[in-house]
Amino acid sequence: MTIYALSSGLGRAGIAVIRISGRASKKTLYSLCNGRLPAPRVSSFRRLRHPTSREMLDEAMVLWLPGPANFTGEDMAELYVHGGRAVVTAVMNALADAGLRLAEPGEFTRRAFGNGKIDLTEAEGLADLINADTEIQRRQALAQHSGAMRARYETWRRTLLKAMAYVEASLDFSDEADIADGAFKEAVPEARSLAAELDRALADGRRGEILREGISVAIVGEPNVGKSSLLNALAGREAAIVYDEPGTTRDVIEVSLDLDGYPFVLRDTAGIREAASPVEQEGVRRALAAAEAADVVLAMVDGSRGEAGAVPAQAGEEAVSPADERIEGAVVSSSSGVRLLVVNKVDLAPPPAPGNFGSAAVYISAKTGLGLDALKAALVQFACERYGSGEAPTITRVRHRQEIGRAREALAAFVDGAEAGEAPELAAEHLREAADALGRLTGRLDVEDVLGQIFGEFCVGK
Ligand SMILES: Nc1nc2c(ncn2[C@@H]2O[C@H](COP(=O)(O)OP(=O)(O)OP(=O)(O)O)[C@@H](O)[C@H]2O)c(=O)[nH]1
Ligand SMILES: [Mg+2]
Repeated sequence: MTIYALSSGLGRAGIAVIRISGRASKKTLYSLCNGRLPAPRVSSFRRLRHPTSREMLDEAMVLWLPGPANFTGEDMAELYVHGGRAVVTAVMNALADAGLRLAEPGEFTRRAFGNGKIDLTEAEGLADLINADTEIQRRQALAQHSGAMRARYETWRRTLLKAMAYVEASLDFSDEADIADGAFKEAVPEARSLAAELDRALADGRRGEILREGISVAIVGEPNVGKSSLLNALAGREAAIVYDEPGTTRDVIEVSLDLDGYPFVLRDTAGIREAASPVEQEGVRRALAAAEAADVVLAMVDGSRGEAGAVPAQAGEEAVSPADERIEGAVVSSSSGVRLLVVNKVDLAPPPAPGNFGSAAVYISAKTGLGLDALKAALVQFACERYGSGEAPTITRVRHRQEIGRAREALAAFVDGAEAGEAPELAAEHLREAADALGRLTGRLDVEDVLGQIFGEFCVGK
């Protein structure tokens, strides 16, 4: 079935792009262009007419993109029409009248995948590229879309298939024990080195996933220290209520930030104290949960409150207030365990000598904006050191992590089995499981094909 869709955004615009893919693309374009089909891949100016009524619909730039050398691999056409709503509707209705069907979400990409133009990771990269809000996200998505991940996974898979070929060979030569044994033994180091490589890939601190979703930052501290004020100052708008009364914020308030291309999700939380009201208690519970789930905790104190009790201890020292103890607990049980001490309201009191509180503190005034640049710089530096610049191929989705984990386990089972003298038939099954898991990453399950090809290169015992 030939499909069409508006590929540009909804709403009024200078130009709107309507895309067509499928066997009837040529015929439809021919009829829309009144018999004047443009030369392939050359943008051409045409008057578009309704295929049956012949009414003029618009003047447009038109592209005729015969398959397979295009995005979907099928015959395609693109119409660059004027971006008014009525124009777009008239042209789309004409396409429906010509017997074409409106595409479902992602259907063009699905067809590209079905026709072998892209693999699953590249399709995911394309989705991420469209959703990318910041520079680093764009880089990471583009790397994935242009095949960085595919190349890496294919390399792993070839190593694995090589190991499988050895095991298959040992089964083929099972009546010649020497050859069978020799071939089988070759498979074990291959499997072991691949398992080690998968381990390294898994131990990436989830940087690809975190960059894709945004680095989570929670602002926590006692009531009234200025957490909501900081959120507003960084967001550049009044996202949270600021009020001179402890216990103002109850819910977790979230804003997205782009700092030097790094995506951050900043969360303001309720002030931590022994709250009397159940609503505030729930707020405190949520605050601690947000701290626990965060990649970075900004532990805020009020620098104008005098020395005692205001500033929590540095890591390794004793906590000095009950709130600090609870925040510390949340940071320790978080997966990243990263805390940055933020001393606020320095406009009311001169910042104490930095030595007093260790070097990790940042002194700011959420009110005057003093020190905010230093705080942003500290966040960017942390992001850069910990998560990189988004260009190296990494795992970007839970799906990838799960499949790599499955492959890793199957490889371990193979190595353990081989060492325990398991029968080659059973051992082969573990490798097949690992190959299936890696195949699911890219969406290619053609083990037999590749195996045949690789196996053909071997010359075992002859
Ligand atoms: N002078 C000064 N006042 C500040 C600063 N930051 C916040 N304040 C004031 O401190 C009070 C509390 O600020 P909030 O931002 O609501 O504090 P909070 O930590 O969110 O408080 P809760 O939501 O109750 O936990 C408000 O009156 C702010 O105007 C600052 O840097 N300097
Ligand atoms: Mg608040």
